[in-house]
Amino acid sequence: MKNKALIFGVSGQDGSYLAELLLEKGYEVTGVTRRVSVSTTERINHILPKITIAEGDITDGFSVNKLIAEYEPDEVYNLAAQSHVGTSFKQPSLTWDITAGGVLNILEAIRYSPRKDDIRFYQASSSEMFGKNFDSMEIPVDLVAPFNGPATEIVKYQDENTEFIPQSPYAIAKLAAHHLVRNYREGYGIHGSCGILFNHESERRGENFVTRKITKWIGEFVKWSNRAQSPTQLIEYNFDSDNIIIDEYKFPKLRLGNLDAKRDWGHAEDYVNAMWLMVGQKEAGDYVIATGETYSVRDFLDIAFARVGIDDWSNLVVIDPKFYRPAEVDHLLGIPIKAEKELGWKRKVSFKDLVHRMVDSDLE
Ligand code: F7E
Repeated sequence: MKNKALIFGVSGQDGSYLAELLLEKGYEVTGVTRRVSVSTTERINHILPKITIAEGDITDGFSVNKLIAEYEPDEVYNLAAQSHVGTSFKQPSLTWDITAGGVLNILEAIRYSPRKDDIRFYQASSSEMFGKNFDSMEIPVDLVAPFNGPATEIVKYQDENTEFIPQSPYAIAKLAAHHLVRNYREGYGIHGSCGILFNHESERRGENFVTRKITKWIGEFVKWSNRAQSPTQLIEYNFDSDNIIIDEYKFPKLRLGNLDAKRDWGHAEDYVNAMWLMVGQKEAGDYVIATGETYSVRDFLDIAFARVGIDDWSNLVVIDPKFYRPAEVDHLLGIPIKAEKELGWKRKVSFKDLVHRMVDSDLE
């Protein structure tokens, strides 16, 4: 008999990649989506009708109970959340209800299910839970050391033992959910694992996260400048404070917030594989999933613009205070040694390849 998986949040970036992976592994997949008036299945249309779509919402405990009773899943994945950190400052209560309260509803549904001991649960925890905290270690800089350079450097990182000091309503809700899973694991013996996932992006990333916002803008800008310029003659750009100008044509500059924030960015396709590996472990547990490298938003811009032949993007980007957050997470660098050792997980897509894939897709 086929293994059955129930995915909350199937229409999101991660949900769509996970559904593809589970289909490949021979699962019977049911994905839960909320009823909204516009279509949200863009990312999963290509795998319909191979997966079943069920209507439900994690904030509605009755609907969660019913879904778990009706579909009798062996594995439940919760990828549903209000996941935008910036939005969580504007809608903290909604963020709390979905991102923390929704997880409680799933855990309670599993706890009271007659199939409780046959269900394995995955919760999408987040590196945002570390917030402003990090640990540090001293590592050799260069074994063939330059004569006067320092022999060691201090690396700031996070792993499973780093204390959480969350910096946003989103991160605090995720941390509550993280502790709920631990509590239900220890208190009721639920097989619940949390993947502490660092930033993971892709061609399917939502357009208001910084990576996709950048690559989408580049795609539109390249299309615009090809149209505005005569193909035979390379026309110089002019600029005003908000626009890029060619003759009578104007294109709005890319408006961003803090370019110095550093993130550990991987590809979502690699990360959903870690979710599945975690659920397959005999013992449930928590795992950091990351690349072990950190780059700033500025580094992302450098690589993304270089991909389309632009080395100096300073005139194309405007810093807009609107995109700054009341409290920022400055530095994330995850050490995924536990996942590599216990799950045999390893990321495949490098940072540069990730950026190139996203730019190329938006150019198309
Ligand atoms: O911001 C800075 C911003 O919104 C990244 C979510 O998936 O990963 C994600 O959270 C950085 C921040 O992602 C803009 O201030 C500058 O420092 O792409 P983001 P995030 O906040 O790191 C974690 C792991 C999750 O769990 C979350 O669900 O970029 N930044 N300028 C900007 N960010 C945005 N969104 N827009 C800007 O214009």
